[in-house]
Amino acid sequence: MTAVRLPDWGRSPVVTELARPLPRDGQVLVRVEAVGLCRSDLHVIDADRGTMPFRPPFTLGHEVAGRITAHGPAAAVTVGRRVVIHGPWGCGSCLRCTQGRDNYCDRRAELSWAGMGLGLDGGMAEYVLVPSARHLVPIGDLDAGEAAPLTDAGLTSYHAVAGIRPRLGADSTVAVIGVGGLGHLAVQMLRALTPCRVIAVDVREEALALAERSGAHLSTKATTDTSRVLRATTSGTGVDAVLDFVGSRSTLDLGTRGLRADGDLVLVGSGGGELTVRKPGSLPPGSRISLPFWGSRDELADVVALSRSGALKVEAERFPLTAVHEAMSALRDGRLSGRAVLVPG
Ligand code: FEH
Ligand code: ZN
Ligand code: ZN
Repeated sequence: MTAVRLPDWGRSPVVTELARPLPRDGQVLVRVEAVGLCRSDLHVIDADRGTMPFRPPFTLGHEVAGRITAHGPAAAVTVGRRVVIHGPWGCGSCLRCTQGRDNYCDRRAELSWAGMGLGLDGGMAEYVLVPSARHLVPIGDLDAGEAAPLTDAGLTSYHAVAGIRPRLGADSTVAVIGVGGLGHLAVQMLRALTPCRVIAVDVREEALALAERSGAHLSTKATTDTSRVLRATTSGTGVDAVLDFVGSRSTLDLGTRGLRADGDLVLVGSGGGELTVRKPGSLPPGSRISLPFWGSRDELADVVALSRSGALKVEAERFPLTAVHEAMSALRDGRLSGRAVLVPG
């Protein structure tokens, strides 16, 4: 089978041929119909040796939709069923993993992986071997190119929104900073799940247009003055929550300066920016800071249900699996609108 593998640290991914895996015990073999490309894939590819606990070579791809084609004798699944895969595979035995919250596995510090395609063989391939049926969520007739991004871009956005949702009343305002693969889905989820007003912030005109298509009440181009815009549109109080899908020094500064007292600063993006937390300091009193990571298997089922209800429109740009380097260049250069999705031949 064709697969995109990271051969070693400091090396570019290679498109190569591997033997198709054979499922044993409780394992499930999924024929990949679509696999999303994530900025974290680039972070893994660019990582220096020793900075991540992973041991290359392994197949990339942690955002996967496909069809069950075979399974081991202990897997209670139906061949032919179309599924998405919950990607943050943990130890499988701690309390968090048994609850489907592998994204917060209690033993992750002991593991040499962070999930499918993140130290373990993933789904940037024609087939992917899934350790357990507990990682699978049925998708019915959802288009695979739309379903795959739900497992990471969608799930991460949903989990981030879920953490602040109880505080988002009709009089609240949320700033979504960074409207790409994750941000455009977060805008849609905020509109579908809360009565809040949504302000989208990005540096790119096409991203602001995507934000408006996704339902943002206001979209504003990021400048050094944007915190004034956030305050001007909230009668001076600042926004009740910031969802930062970039995580750079400048976006964290913007979030800090535009946040209302007793507000939520949610750092999702891995842009490497730093935030100083001090009293007294730049953050307003009562600020809550959170760093949500991916989401749970049950939350993925919620996201799939939301998508099947028609509440989510995933903007996906499709590439053949073998055109992975073209897709990665487009992601690196900021030329994508929405999520890049690779489709095996
Ligand atoms: C995966 C691995 C490490 C950091 C971040 C991620 C995200 O892409 C998962 O949503
Ligand atoms: Zn990811
Ligand atoms: Zn665990």
